[in-house]
Amino acid sequence: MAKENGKTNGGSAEEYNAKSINVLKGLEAVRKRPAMYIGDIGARGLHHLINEVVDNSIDEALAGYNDRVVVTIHKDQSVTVEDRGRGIPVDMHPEEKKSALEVVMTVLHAGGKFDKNSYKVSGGLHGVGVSVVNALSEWLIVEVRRDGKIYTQEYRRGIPKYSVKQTGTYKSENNGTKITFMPDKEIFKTTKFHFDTVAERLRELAYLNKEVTMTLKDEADGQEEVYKFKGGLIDFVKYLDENRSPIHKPVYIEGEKDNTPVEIAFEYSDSYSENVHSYVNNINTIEGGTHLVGFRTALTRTFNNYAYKNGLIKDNNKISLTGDDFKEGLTAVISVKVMEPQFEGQTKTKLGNGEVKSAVETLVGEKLSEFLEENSSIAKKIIDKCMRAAEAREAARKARELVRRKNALDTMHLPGKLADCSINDPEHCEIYIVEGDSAGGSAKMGRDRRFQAILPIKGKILNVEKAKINKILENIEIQAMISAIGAGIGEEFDHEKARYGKIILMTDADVDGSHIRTLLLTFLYRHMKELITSGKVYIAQPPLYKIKKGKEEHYAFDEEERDKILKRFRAGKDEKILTVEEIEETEGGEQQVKGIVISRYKGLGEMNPEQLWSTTMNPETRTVLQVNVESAAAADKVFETLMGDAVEPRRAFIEKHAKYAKLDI
Ligand code: 0RA
Repeated sequence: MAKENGKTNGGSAEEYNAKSINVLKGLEAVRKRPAMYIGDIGARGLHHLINEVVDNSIDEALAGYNDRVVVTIHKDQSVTVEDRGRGIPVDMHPEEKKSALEVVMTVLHAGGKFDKNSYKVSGGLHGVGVSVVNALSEWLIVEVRRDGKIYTQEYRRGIPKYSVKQTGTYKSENNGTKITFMPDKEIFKTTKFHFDTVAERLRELAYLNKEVTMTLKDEADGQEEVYKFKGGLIDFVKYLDENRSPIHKPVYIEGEKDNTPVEIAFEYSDSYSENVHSYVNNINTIEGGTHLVGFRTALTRTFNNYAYKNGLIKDNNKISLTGDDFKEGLTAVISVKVMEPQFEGQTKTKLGNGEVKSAVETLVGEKLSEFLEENSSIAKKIIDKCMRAAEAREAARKARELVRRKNALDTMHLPGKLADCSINDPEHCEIYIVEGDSAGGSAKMGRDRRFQAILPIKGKILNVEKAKINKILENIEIQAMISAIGAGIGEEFDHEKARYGKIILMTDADVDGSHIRTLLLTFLYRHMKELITSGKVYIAQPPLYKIKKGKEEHYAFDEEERDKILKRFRAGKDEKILTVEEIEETEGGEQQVKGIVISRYKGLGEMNPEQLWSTTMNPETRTVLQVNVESAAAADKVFETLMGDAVEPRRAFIEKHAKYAKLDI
């Protein structure tokens, strides 16, 4: 069994060699182009390693064999993922002539081949296989408990150190797999794991798989959290609406249609925004797809039928409820399991399987009608809410028309404040949305006018989280952004029509600046979402320090750069140079070292056009951070926390995140 390997069993030596060479080639391909398999080699890609192993453990849960996953971040930043699944098979693989365990761990995409009838993932960054984690780990140890025996194999950069061997026995029923890996410092730019980032995915998985208990431990600081949600999606929806005021208890729909298990929870709150999150095989389908379309269609039709039948909408009433009216204040999570999912769209996060639409639509139609019959007061509350949304929508249509007549939504007439670029090709053009007229002025003078456009925005724009759509459309600053970007808004928004390939937000590095940035991001997220999900939104990174000696001024983005400048001035060797936070706490907001003044760089307005160009706008030398939506549910939570009514969670959030430039929302 597991002691067997290709050399002593069956296949010829050549065959064994050919297979081994293929394995090495596969591992090499992963190490050569890691980003192709895990997205990138930064913090995101690093965390994907954990997700990949955990996803495999969750697949075991989906198959009905696992109820527990424990993730441990060790002090040395190696990670253990342990589950109570069936354990990776260890018997001889008939084709590869070695233990199936070795095949799963060393051959690309081998994992799924063993298990045909399962709800597994294809495509995207998920489901690339544990062999990818192995290839990108300096070392990895796998321990399998199966049939009363413990089997072990160790690897270096994906290559086995020895054949799978039996290292013990166990008595209890605790089958399972334990994988410990050390991400390779030769591959990753950072190898530091963040508790919160790992926690976010584990929490999401715990909501989506209510039978599984997820535990996360960080041995570096002793932190430990356990996620177990008996209520599943009902708890998820409540969590998402934690800072909103729901108008009824969540509606829960669960069932299976045409081999497609469907689970949905939704509720309406008194807010205006919509928060719908959909999943296929535990993967967040950020771009939606057929499951979502099926849900929306059934929701609209079932409520309309109910409303007509019960005289809540009269036939002669001018107002009829459309799909859009059911969006306002809706918080929902839709989770389906699909045998062979087809993912489409820009980021391969849109479900394409046509049969899933009708499965979801039929099931929701049936179950929701039943629910409404039994819960007439909830039905009435929701329909009331949607009728008010319909009235507001009508008002918004009128407002839009008015605005359109004034040309603001019309791309033929660009806003007066916009300094456009001369090139017409969106792919090569970028727009800086700049806080304040004075910084806007510097940016206009400093830019490369061929491909950089500047739109100054005055002060704080409207908080779209708290305003009705007609008010949003009446806002001058928002109108200017809509027409400059030129791709419409809301339902009509089409990111492919955007006049720029990059939308760069440039605000001051102070509290106001970060507030304005959040307002802008919230607006883009709620009303031009695809701009963000397609990766077109960036944040400019002005320097952190200003270093002044006489008339000479220098800017530095981090402490390393600051120290280089000080070294050139032959200063700072013997003194302790303050951090940005410490400088801010000093009386004058600066530190003097041998006649050199080091200060926290504050406003964009402090720099002249040349300085602004060279530090923040020149594509050759600047850093811009791309805004990513890793998990739409987490992003919603961030915006709602920052922009919603509840004060206490906002304060707590800001305190917790103030120190990070966290842009993976
Ligand atoms: C291949 C086949 C089977 C399970 C697994 C792989 C598996 C992989 C991982 C990774 C972490 N935990 C895991 N647990 C299982 C099917 C097993 C069977 O048919 O018995």
